[in-house]
Amino acid sequence: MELIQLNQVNLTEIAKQIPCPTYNRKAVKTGIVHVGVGGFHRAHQAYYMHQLLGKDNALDWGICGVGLREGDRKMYNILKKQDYLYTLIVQHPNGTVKSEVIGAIKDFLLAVDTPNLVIDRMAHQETKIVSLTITEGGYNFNPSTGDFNFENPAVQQELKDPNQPKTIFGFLTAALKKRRANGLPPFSILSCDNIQHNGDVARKMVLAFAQKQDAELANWIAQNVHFPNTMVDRITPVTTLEAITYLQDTHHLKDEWPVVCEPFIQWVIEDKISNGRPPLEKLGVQFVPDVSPYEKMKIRLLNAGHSVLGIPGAIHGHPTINACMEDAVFAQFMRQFMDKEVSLVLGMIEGVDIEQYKDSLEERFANPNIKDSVSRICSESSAKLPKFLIPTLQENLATDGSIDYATLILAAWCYYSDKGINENNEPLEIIDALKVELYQAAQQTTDDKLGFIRQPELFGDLVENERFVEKYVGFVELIYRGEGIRGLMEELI
Ligand code: CS2
Repeated sequence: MELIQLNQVNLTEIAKQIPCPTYNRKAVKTGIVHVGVGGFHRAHQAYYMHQLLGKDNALDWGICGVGLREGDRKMYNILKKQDYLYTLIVQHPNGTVKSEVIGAIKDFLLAVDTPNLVIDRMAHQETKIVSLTITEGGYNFNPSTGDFNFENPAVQQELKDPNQPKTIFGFLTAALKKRRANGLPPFSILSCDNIQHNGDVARKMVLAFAQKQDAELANWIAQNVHFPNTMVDRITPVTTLEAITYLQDTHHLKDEWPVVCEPFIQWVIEDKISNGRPPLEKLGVQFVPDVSPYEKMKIRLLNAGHSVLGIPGAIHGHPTINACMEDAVFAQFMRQFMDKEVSLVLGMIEGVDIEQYKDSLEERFANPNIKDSVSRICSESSAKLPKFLIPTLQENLATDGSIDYATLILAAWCYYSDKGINENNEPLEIIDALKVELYQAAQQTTDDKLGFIRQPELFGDLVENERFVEKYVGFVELIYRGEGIRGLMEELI
C-alpha cells in the first residue's frame, strides 16, 4: 500500500487510522510563540495545547514555533512540508502504543532567515506568552557567578546593533520594545527548561541584557513582564529511524520527524502569568504559588537519577536507560543514591510523597519501549551535573551526609571525558559544548588526580574539601586501574 504523506489535506484519510486534530486549525490564533521546537516541546507543551484546542475549542492558544539557530533548519523544513503536523507516539511500559497527530503548531519561523518576522510575531497583539525550551546553556549565564555573560560574541553584536538580534535576549527585548511603543501589554515569558527557578533565571538574564541596551526598557520589563517559574516533565528520547518506520509499517503514514515519549506528563506553573493564559488547569496542569519544591524534587531525583545511570551506563556499555535498569546493580545503585543522598537533602515536601515519587521514577526509567539512549542523557553533562548533582553533594558535605554515590559518578565522568571509549573499546558519542575543555582537564588525571575537579566553573570549590578529595581520588585510582565501573558500583550497594 502506498504511504500517505502527513499534511493538512490528507488528515481526513489519516484520521481513519490515527486520532487527528478535531478542531478547525485555520481558525486557531497564535497566542503562544515558542522558541526551541525540539522533541520535548512537541511531546509536552504542544501536546497540552493540542488537547486544549480539541477539548474546549479554546482557539486562542495555537503556537508559532521559532528556531534561533541554523541547526533548527531541518525541523523547520520538515514541519513546514507537513503543515506543522507531526505524530506523537506514546509508548507504554506494557507494549501498548498510542499514536496521535498533533496540530497545535500553526506556523514556524526561522530567525536566521526572517528575524523581523520573529519580532513582529512576538510583538503581535494575539501573542500572550513567549515560552522557551532553549536548554540550560541558552540562558547565557556564567556558571560560577550566575551572572549574564556579556563576553558572548553574539550578545556583543546585538548590543551594538539592536535591530539585528541574534540570541533570545535580542529578540525578546526588540519585541517588548515594539509592544511598548504600540501601547500593547507585554507577553509573559514562560521558561520550560530544567533549571531550578527557571523563571527567575530568565528574568535576571533578560533584565541584565536590557539594562545594557536601554535602561528605560529594562525598567518597564522589570515592572510589567511576568516570568513564572515552572516544572516540566515528560521523558522524550531522541527520535530514531525505528519510530519513522513504525508509522510507515503500521499506519502507512509518512512522517519524517515524529516524537516518541512516555505516557507520564506533568507541568507545574507558578500562578502569576499576566495578560491571559490558557485554561490548562482543565488538563491537570498545576498552578501553584511556589514551584520550588516541585522543581527541586524533579531536578535532584529524576534528572540527577538519569545521569547517575547514564554516565556509568555509557562506560559499561549499556546503550539505554532501560538497559541500565535491567541490570540490578545499576538499578539498586540509583535507588540508593536517591535514598541515601537525595532524600535527606530534599526533606519533606507538602502534598508530595517522595517515596512514591522515587518508586514511580524507577518504573518510568525501566519502561522498555522508550529506549532513551545514554548518549542523550550524558549530552551536555557540563550544563547538567552542576545543577542536578553537585548541589546535592555539596549539601551532604556540609551536613556530613553520604557522598559516595555522587562522588563515584564524578570520578566516572572524568574517566568518560578522558577515554572516549567504553569498557568494550567502543567509541563513546560525547556531545557537550565543553567537550574539549573536559577532555583536557580529564587528561591531566595521570599527573594530577584532581586535575578534572580543578574546573571551578563546574565544581566550585569542591577541590578544597578534604573529605571529598579523599573519596574522589580513591575512586579515580580504582577506575583508572581498570576495576570496571560496575564492580565499583556493586561494592557500594
Ligand atoms: C534528562 C531530561 O537529559 C536529561 O537531563 O534527565 O531530558 C529528562 O528526560 C526530562 O527532563 C524529563 O522531563
